[in-house]
Amino acid sequence: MQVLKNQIDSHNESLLLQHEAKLSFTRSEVPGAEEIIQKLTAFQIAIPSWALGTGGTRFGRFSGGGEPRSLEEKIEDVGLLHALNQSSGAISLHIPWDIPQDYRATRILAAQHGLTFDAVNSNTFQDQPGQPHSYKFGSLQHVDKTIRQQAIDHNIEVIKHGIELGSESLTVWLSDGSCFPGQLNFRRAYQNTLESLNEIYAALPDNWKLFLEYKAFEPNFYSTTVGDWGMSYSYVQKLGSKAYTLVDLGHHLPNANIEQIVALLLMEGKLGGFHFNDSKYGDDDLTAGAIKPYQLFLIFNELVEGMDARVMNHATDLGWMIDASHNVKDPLEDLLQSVEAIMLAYAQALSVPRRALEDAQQNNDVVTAQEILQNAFRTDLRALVAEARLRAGAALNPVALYRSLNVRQNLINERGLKTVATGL
Ligand code: LRH
Ligand code: MN
Ligand code: MN
Repeated sequence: MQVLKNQIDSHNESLLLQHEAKLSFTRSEVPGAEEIIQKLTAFQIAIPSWALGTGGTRFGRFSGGGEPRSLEEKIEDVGLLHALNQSSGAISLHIPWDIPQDYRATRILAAQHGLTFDAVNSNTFQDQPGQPHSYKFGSLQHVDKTIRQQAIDHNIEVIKHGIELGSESLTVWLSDGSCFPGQLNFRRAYQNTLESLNEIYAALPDNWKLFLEYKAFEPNFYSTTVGDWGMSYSYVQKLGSKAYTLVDLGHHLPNANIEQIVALLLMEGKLGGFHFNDSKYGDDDLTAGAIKPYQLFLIFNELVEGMDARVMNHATDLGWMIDASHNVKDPLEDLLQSVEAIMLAYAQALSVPRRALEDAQQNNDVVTAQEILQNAFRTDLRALVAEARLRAGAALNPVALYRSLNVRQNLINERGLKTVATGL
């Protein structure tokens, strides 16, 4: 299944008049609209390979059919997304869920779809068939050095795959922790983890980054060894200049002020990037912006504020990735929605009148500060996001085009109704 240029063109033609009317109204309302459009056009978000199949819960998995059965088909799916929005130009792989058989062919296939390889993810939170030692009681933290070594070796292996594909970062998420008080000596677990991470860090090529993701809970429910941004920060500080903290939006305790965490990590030069998703209760992995769009905007507001001075270069500065997984939606439609929500939050943040906000802050004018942010959030900037897509050769309304082209049915015809993507 391919989305052809002429299909995009005729879709766009049918919506053009309506789009232009909205765009000219938005331009009249938003100073600097042109600059926003240009920044949006350059903005790319990586798609996780594990989000392309219907995610399950521990109670069941309801496949939608036509899911990718191989790494090649996952790349093709991301290629479809990218053709529709021109903002999904990278794929993030999870090893061993994705094992490239032929690096050259895999790279060529990705390039044909205009895709690069974003961070590679290691997996020491599951035991794999044939694996000599179990991670039941942790991996990099484990009391037994043999088991720690197995997990270290796996991470080094993942780096090797990444090098072959042209990735430049490794994301480490550990499920290590404990379920009951007394189970773990916290300080020893920390020291073991640090020692293990140091060995992985030593295997990183010079131009690579290591992202250390934190998570407060699940699957361990009493303690997590990299449990919050403070713990991650403490590790990455010690590891060195190539190590950064990664913020997954769903990994905090309820009501955490994520935008403040983002601002401080950025200020410290230790913000590595994001796993975008949304949540109401825990690590729900819902569509970005589906539950708390204002929070997403406030996060981007901090990013624009903190990065603008160094010219926000999305290609090299931070890792922008989605981490979501769905049981009730077509995963491709869901990912299109996530990308759209992220773009919109970015556009809104770019539209904030910085000087006026700063003045209000300096004058302790709380009401004006709030008005400024809420005005930016409540102004409809969807036409700017659509215009950025139009200029990049993408669809004005990606979900509508996806549906009118019957993409899912075509994928089912090609791949079958009962397909199982490797992953969660
Ligand atoms: C853990 C996590 C981490 C994993 C992914 C599958 O909850 O966010 O990023 O690699 O989910
Ligand atoms: Mn994540
Ligand atoms: Mn998660």
